[in-house]
Amino acid sequence: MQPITLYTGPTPNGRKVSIALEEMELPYEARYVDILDGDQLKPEFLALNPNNKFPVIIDPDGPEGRSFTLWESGAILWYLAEKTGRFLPTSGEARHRVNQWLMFQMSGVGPMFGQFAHFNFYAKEKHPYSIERYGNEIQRQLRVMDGHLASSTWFAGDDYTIADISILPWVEGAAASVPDLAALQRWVSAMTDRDAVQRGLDVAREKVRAEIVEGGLKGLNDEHRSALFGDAQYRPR
Ligand SMILES: N[C@@H](CCC(=O)N[C@@H](CS)C(=O)NCC(=O)O)C(=O)O
Repeated sequence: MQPITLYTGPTPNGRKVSIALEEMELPYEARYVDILDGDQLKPEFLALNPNNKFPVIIDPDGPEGRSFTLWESGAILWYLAEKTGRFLPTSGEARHRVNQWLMFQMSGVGPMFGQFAHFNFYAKEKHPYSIERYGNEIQRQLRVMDGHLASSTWFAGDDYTIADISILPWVEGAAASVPDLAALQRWVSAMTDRDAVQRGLDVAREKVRAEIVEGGLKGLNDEHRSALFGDAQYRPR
């Protein structure tokens, strides 16, 4: 089997896919995309994903045996699960339950945790309303997850699935910071005890630039801000 190429970086959306590839024992090569330096805005990357974001995969053995490029982490997890027949029930209620939690992650957890990080760490001016709004929302989501996991081993029931894989990189750190979420912490431990999860989390870890992320992204400069949410990001292309 030819290796899948994974365009990624050391963030939750990238890590979901590297965890899945590790769990599914698929051969892959990780290529680092430096979003602080604007790699995602270069024509060669935009040709892969016009939405200028990682993760992206290229599977040389895609559907009908042709090379297949796919972006959006939830769609990638679904594709890989269907390709391998692993971590996604083939039919019935359990399959829909996986989809439900995957949608919850993609439409709720990712955007809300992302906005909280933006206003709390990335934004130059601190805007208390936004920090409180997104902070409250992620606390609420963590409680929803904890309540569910109090009576369910994994997110979609008795089996470990891509729903779990999609959520872990987002809540791994946050769950530990809220002491009364016992069920969520039990689940985080079960996830992080898995060797494949550890290997997936480690992909591109060496690319984390300590001088930038230290003290809540204190090292972010105007060029990084421009690439992520300033002129370079929003310039019409
Ligand atoms: N909904 C997308 C979000 C992907 C995303 O936000 N990727 C970030 C890194 S975690 C990115 O590449 N940002 C660069 C940019 O927005 O310019 C997914 O789940 O794949």
